[in-house]
Amino acid sequence: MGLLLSRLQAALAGFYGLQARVLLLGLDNAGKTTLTYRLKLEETVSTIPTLGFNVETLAPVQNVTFTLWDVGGQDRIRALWHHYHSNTDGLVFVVDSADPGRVGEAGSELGDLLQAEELQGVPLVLLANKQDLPGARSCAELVEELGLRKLRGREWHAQGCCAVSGQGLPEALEKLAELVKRYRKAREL
Ligand SMILES: Nc1nc2c(ncn2[C@@H]2O[C@H](COP(=O)(O)OP(=O)(O)OP(=O)(O)O)[C@@H](O)[C@H]2O)c(=O)[nH]1
Ligand SMILES: [Mg+2]
Repeated sequence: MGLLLSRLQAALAGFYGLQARVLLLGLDNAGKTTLTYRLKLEETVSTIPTLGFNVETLAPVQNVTFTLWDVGGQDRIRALWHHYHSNTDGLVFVVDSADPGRVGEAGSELGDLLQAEELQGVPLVLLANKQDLPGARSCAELVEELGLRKLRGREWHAQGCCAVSGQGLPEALEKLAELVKRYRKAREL
């Protein structure tokens, strides 16, 4: 029955396109909500810290319709992240590249996510946000610091970006679409 359902889902995806649930996480102030509305509205909105979550569906990219779950990143809200894990097709982890003092904390949260059972195998896109700010760590530096090259058992991609201007975001979404398609295909086999 499960196999039949997943084949049916695959056939429908071929016809209507793929619906993908994407979890957008990262420490507070990383820029997740700014990024969400830059992608949704092509505008820079002024944000306040997210206490719950925002859900937005984007226009299709490579025939993949992403629904973004932007969950608040404050310390006490992070304890609730696990409620959002199930049925995730892609994980986007946003880092404030201009806040080197918190890269360790970001790495530890990312490490916990990568260990989570329901997120095993889910592709990861790391967004090195706030590249417009002076002294921002480059994407390559963050990849090193976060130890992404040691990752096994999932595909990943890292991209520098600026959520305020949108620079780097189209490329990140294109890559995410590719990774999610491969992940879903592998799960159907
Ligand atoms: N310079 C610059 N500022 C940014 C960028 N992205 C976000 N910001 C600013 O960073 C601050 C926090 O952005 P939010 O989008 O609210 O951060 P968040 O990750 O949603 O934070 P929580 O909801 O608390 O988890 C805001 O003042 C944004 O304007 C960026 O790329 N460059
Ligand atoms: Mg927010």
